[in-house]
Amino acid sequence: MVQDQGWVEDTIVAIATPIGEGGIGIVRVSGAAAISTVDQAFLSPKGRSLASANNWSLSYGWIVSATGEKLDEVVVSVMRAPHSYTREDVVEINCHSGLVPLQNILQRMLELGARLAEPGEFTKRAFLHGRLDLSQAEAVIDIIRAKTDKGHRLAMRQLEGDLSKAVKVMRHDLVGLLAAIEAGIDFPEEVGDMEAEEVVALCQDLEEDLKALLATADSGKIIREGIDTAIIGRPNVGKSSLLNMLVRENRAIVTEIPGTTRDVIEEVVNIGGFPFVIRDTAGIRHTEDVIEKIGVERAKALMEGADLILYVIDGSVPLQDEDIELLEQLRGRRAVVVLNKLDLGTVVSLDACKQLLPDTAVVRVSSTEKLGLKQLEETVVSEVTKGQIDLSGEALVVTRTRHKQALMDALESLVAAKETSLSGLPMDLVAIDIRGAAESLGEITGDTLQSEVIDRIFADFCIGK
Ligand SMILES: Nc1nc2c(ncn2[C@@H]2O[C@H](COP(=O)(O)OP(=O)(O)OP(=O)(O)O)[C@@H](O)[C@H]2O)c(=O)[nH]1
Ligand SMILES: [Mg+2]
Repeated sequence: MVQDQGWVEDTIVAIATPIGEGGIGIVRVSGAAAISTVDQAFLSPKGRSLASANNWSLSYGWIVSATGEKLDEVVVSVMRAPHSYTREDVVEINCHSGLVPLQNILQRMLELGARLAEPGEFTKRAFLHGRLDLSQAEAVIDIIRAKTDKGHRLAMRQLEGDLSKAVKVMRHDLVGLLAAIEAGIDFPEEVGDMEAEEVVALCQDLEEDLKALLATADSGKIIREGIDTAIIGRPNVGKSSLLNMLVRENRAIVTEIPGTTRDVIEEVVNIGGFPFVIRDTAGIRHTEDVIEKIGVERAKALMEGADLILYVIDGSVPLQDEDIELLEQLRGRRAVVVLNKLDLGTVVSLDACKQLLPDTAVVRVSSTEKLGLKQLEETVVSEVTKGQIDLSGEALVVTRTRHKQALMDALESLVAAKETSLSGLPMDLVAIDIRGAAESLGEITGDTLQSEVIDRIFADFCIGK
């Protein structure tokens, strides 16, 4: 653990609540001089100082300017090290939430020598002081950004250290193995070389644990980042109407003119607890219109990259050649065929679609009459959860690409270690791979990470967190 670095000494300040009109705004100060800094601007009706305030207590008063002018009426909390979020002295100034009081108090703290905090610096200090490991710190930002209950639940589990624990157990086993191998190398007489079979057996066990964790990564990413969903189809089939039905508002322009949508329109919708990032696109057709052409190119590109495709067909008219062509491109992809305009009749049969795409679900809807919405939503959710791991929030799930990469690196090193020992090569070569696997796992918790990488992770946070 990177602990109590000498340079974590200055006192930082930031507005910790969103800027805007609201009941309460908070200016947060952390560092060795936090209490004395705020004290210089704090005026209590009875002349009490924050230095004399009990730990975890609230003090009522005002923050005043250098000339004694009251900047705002406040309630101040004092949390002394190490019993605070950052494990440093932390003072939180609760004031009225408005741009002027928040900014004035922030300015006053800067005047008194505090430094403006960088994004995520409070959480980074919690990490540097060993209160959180890196995967827990990452969970903090995931909790803030969670778009659904499921995402929130997974992030909470990560904050509680579930992933860290699993990783630490594996790392502990690897370090134990490494110690045994090294003892055999250093003291061949006393200890004796480790048997290759022993090494292989342990690698095998860990390999299985790693694979089980890795198997959750794709689902985890979906829950954290959302399912990239593209609404695709020919012009005028009702793609924009479908988006409007799914988001339950008139988000996209709908007209009877084919080629209405040109630019991609994006909305995040919570369907069955999963965040779907749904994009409405231009109808795909051959066109000479320069703007529409760009739209069609974008639609095709989105179709390529999407996690899920909602392919919309006007089910009230016969299936067109272009539909057949596009449908064929969906083979093997995660997709749902939406037969729209149900209210106008059902000319395209479900069988016709099934013949083209035997494994793809087909749903009938009317986007303008809001028919079939529930069934569409259920189909879309089952399409996403199909064959997936338990996403109820009970199982341990890997949600970050960074973690997935570290697990994959560890797996690669383990496989190499196994092969090296099987081929009878000397144990010091095996030790290199084992050490590599342990280091990769340590990256998840931040035990073995370069400081630039750590900086990059915290730069993704908001100011004040
Ligand atoms: N009766 C009926 N009309 C619909 C339905 N869905 C869409 N429409 C109509 O079909 C026309 C085209 O709808 P849009 O949603 O703009 O279609 P689009 O696929 O987005 O079209 P482009 O953006 O041009 O590619 C509009 O006049 C809609 O009112 C439906 O379920 N039933
Ligand atoms: Mg449209």
